[in-house]
Amino acid sequence: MIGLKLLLLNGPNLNMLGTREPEIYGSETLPELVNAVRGYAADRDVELRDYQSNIEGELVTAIQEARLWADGILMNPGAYTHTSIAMRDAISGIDVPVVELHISNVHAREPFRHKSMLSGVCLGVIAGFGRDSYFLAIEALIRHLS
Ligand code: CA2
Repeated sequence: MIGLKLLLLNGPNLNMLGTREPEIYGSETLPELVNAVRGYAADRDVELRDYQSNIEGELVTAIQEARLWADGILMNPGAYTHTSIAMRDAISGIDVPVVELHISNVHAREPFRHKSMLSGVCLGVIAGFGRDSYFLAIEALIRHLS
């Protein structure tokens, strides 16, 4: 699709990627991963802006502001997936499609990770494919928006 603009959001602790738990989250750092995803997007004529925050309200603001410019959002909300009614309300309040993504298969982990506050207001969910979850989320948005 020509000229799409997507926002990649990463939530709490994802700035720590590559520093521990490589068996779950891989050994790549977040800047390395974001660069790779940006390159994948650019090859498809998609502009990718990215934002990471450990602060729930900042993620809410980023979602609100995306309504002014973004065609779609891909988002790894980290642990806020399981708790954040504020992020759910922010997603509900915009017309921009949002894909929730997770590096790990949250359904194969602790029961508290099986519940998402966000999935019900997202276009869809991709989980368990490691770093590929990010690329698959880009692909899903391109197909949805085409
Ligand atoms: O699998 C995912 O992508 C998660 O969104 C990651 C979150 C977790 O709370 C979700 O249940 C599933 C945790 C992100 C923490 O990432 C780190 C990676 C390396 C070192 C420290 C934290």
